[in-house]
Amino acid sequence: MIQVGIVMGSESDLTTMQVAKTVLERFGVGVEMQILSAHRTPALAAAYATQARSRGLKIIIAGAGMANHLAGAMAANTILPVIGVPLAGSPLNGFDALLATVQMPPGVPVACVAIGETGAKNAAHLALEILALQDEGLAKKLLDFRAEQVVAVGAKNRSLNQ
Ligand code: RP5
Repeated sequence: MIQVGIVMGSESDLTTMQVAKTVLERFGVGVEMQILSAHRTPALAAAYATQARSRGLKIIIAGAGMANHLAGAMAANTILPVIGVPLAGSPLNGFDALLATVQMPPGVPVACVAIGETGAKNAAHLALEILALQDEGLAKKLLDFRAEQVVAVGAKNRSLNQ
């Protein structure tokens, strides 16, 4: 069952957005990926968002660079939660995409995460947390993951002082 749609503005975004897919699949969540541009293929992007909920998707993750209207274009056409990942690569290093993603007008929200790969990773984790609201098995996996982080950081901390 595919629950999360990952969309990106260009094939040049694929390596970064693949990180989100990898995290979601590690937790056993079904994912699909699409290249859809808010500016180059606006009708296709709008149609994807419009149909996402009736197709059974629960969350859309949208990553794009430069003016990054993609997450906003998704949110404009669906009431599914949309998580926007601003991508770097432009002369402004993603600051342009960050502002375009985070500054949505009231009533059409986008949850904006960090620029680049960290953002892609956290977009996946945020999606998992939303899905875990109604999935105890997934909630347990997330709690285990957090516990593993505690153990890993503790081990590194101890090795610092040995
Ligand atoms: C955005 O413009 C894309 O999301 C990409 O990050 C950026 C550059 O696209 P390409 O020229 O590499 O296709 O729309």
